[in-house]
Amino acid sequence: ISFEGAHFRRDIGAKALKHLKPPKVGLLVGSPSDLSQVEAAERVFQEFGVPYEVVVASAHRTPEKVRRYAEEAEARGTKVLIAGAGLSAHLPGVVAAHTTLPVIGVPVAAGPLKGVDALLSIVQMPRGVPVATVGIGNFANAALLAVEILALSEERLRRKLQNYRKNLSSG
Ligand code: RP5
Repeated sequence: ISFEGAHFRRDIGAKALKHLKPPKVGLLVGSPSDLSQVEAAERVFQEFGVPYEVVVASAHRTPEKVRRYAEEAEARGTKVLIAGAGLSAHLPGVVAAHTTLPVIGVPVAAGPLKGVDALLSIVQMPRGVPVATVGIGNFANAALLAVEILALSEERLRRKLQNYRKNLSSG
């Protein structure tokens, strides 16, 4: 999809990554079963005209793909990473271990504990390797937080955020 000159895409595969225009935000999820929840974030990025990509990569099932993606993200021009996973959700922490880009973690409500397990896994990072954790399933807030980080150096986004907040208070 193309929107205001931005590029949006979903996975991808490691080879394809090299040939595509770099996304400002890289959004990873641990499983294809998480993908339906990501749409809330995609709507935010499309509204704000932020180039992003969605990648399925698992800290446990495809650890090498996660490591490579996180290590290469900054050099590709990505500014913020979002990682969402359920159950024993190590994905955001592992991503953060391989980059100094800001990482936002989203606990996904999967399994019998309905995301509380993922929330506790993601939020309790050891000192030195932070993950900014949002509420269970709140991909929209993760995306808005990413936009706020980008807006620190993009006046266009700062103005759009101000309008967005105004609309919240008038709605
Ligand atoms: C996590 O386990 C994923 O992020 C997902 O939320 C959960 C279940 O994954 P599947 O077994 O459906 O692939 O790793």
